[in-house]
Amino acid sequence: MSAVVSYELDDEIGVITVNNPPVNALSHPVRKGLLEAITDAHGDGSKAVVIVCEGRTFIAGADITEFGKPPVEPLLPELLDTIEASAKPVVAAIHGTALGGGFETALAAHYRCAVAGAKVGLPEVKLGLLPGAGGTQRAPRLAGVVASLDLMTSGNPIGAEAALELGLIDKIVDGDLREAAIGWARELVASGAVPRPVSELSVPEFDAAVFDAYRAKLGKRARGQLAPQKIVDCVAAATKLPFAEGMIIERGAFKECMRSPQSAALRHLFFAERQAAKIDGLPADTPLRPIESVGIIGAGTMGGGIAMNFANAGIPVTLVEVDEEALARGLATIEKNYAAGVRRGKLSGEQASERLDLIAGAIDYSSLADVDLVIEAVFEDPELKKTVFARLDETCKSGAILATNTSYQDVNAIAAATSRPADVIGLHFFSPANIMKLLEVVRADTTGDDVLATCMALAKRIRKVPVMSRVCYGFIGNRMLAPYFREAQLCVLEGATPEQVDAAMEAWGMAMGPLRVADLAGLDVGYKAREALPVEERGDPRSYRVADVLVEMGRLGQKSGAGYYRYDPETRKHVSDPAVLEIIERESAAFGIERRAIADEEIIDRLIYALVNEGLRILDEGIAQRPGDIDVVYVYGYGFPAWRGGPMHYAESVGYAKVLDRVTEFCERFGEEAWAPAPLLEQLSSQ
Ligand code: T1G
Ligand code: NAD
Repeated sequence: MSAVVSYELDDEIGVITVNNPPVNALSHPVRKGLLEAITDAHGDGSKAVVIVCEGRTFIAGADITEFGKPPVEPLLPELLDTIEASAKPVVAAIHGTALGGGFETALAAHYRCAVAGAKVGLPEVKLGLLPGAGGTQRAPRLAGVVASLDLMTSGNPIGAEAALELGLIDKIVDGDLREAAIGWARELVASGAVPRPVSELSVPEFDAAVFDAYRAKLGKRARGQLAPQKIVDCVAAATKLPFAEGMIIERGAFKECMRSPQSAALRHLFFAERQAAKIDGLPADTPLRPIESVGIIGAGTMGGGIAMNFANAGIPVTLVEVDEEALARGLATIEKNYAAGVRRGKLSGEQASERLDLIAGAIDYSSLADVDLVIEAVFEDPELKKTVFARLDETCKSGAILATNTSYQDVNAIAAATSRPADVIGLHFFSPANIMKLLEVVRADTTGDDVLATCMALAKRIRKVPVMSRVCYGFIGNRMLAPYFREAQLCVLEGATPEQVDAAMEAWGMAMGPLRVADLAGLDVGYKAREALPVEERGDPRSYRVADVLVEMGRLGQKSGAGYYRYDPETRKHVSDPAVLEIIERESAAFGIERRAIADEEIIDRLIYALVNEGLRILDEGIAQRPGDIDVVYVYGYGFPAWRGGPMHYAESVGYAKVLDRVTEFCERFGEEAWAPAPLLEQLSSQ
């Protein structure tokens, strides 16, 4: 057999075992080994065959590292047809996560069993692809049209129980999976069970209108994305065509998706996210500090959400506020958020109360004397933060990690306010902190390797995607956001409307336009941050004048019911407000700006290339380790479309020379200070 696939007879049962760590991906050696094993089973005395995997999971999909390379035989669809065509019943024994090509392998088997905690799924859409080895044709034949469309267009796995209910698996087994599966195969043989090719089944009854309904829904939810629409086409084909013809449709659609820039972008992000969790030069065996209890200072917008992350992971949290009233307010918000989660079916009432029980409140710092980690989330005032850290230095046990959730402030200066700067780090969550997946882990000059390694590992425990940033004003994300917002505000002053700028960016793929984001975050946050800076460090006054006027009128954004837009108090829906355009036109005139028609393409290029240019400066300065890290920050923290791969991947896909041409044009039109090309951009565009 091969190093990654073994075959042995267990009396009359042939047992094929895949062992290709870490996730038994269907690499070429695995496919080759599976074909050899099933061929051997066809020719020996076995009466049935079991496919089982070693390690932490059943096959978790095709080997993504092989994508984009010339395909090597045996190809998966043909291999699975060979398995399905077996004259002997084939049983797939599932544990861990049977995903993509892995679940398609199970669907090609005749019988499927799984352990209780197993998950199955077809997540290809998250890679800009679709199930390309029969999943779009076999799944509907077992689970029906709607369940299959949900499974493939969401890409989210389902549990064994749900899979059993849908008929995607036949049995949930207890105890040792291998033994249970072999035992079941024996029972099947004894009962005279025969192979049951799924491809020979017909699709259960369905409402033909469902396809247009999904196309419309996906047109909104997955705006601009190719793969979700192609999945609908393939499932529709499964309802109309014999299996073999449906497979031709699937193959064509799969290849089209594989060639698409969207899939290249999403595959880039898959590996960038995993790479981002690694710190260059930090030994893999760096010791980690235990984190079994957490303290949070400040139970405001961020403190409350941060606390929920730890309670959700089963880690007890103590929230500290200035007084009982502020504490009660913070705890009430947490309770409200959990209640909303129960209403939306995200968790059970029991889970909500278990998590609430893990969150305690206090107004005395001494309650934090023994915690393993403290995260400060008080007002964005550098002096206040230093005071808080000095107090934590006196209070917390030695070995406790002291972290700040600051959005902009100098973490080195905060560390210097303590006698233990090696224990200080930035943990920058994003609002709403219990939802947003990104965590910027800010490494100060003095941060200890074990503190950094501990926090990078902790992120995974609280289901966050960590990205390491060095210290600069605004770290990776917020620093790049400044020129992005600058250009949004300048476009508005020069002739565009807030509606046009937001619509252009949303049509391009941003989850929300910049001015709606500003209203969501609160225009006062930027106003206060500017107020804290000397005038000469605030940048081009044209880029924040309108925002300042709105704040001074009490239009703080969504939280005050009006900002660049008005907000319906009930629905929170944004509506245009002619008063804002009057303000903008007045301020344009005051700056002597003659307003002009601005094309959407110019708006998009100015905002996205402002991000890219600043991103390249950040790379040059070593604030971010790699371009992929910046992409992960923007996709997980700022609503950048994943199917464009992030700002740095996008720039690479456009071509650095083309980006440089446009940046140089903007530099000539709008000035060096804003648009001097980053040295790395000139370097990359000449390569
Ligand atoms: N191919 C290659 N490498 C993979 C891989 C895959 N499918 N899945 C994971 N890895 C690597 C990953 O890069 C990391 O490497 C290590 O394994 C551990 O992963 C025809 C075309 C299975 C739920 O989309 O969702 O089948 O960083 O850190 O958090 O229809 O990995 O250690 O060097 O993520 O425990 C469909 C992708 C493919 C599943 C485990 N399958 N994987 O999560 O570990 S397309 C997927 C995952 C397909 C067919 C089509 C997760 C996981 P390194 P990890 P984890
Ligand atoms: P907030 O005003 O909603 O909450 C701050 C809380 O800190 C208040 O409840 C206040 O009572 C409390 N507080 C103030 N001084 C304190 C002290 N000495 N001891 C204990 N509690 C004290 O602010 P927020 O939006 O939650 O921001 C908190 C921090 O997180 C800031 O540094 C901010 O920059 C950062 N941040 C905010 C966001 C965001 O979108 N709001 C996102 C990321 C990071």
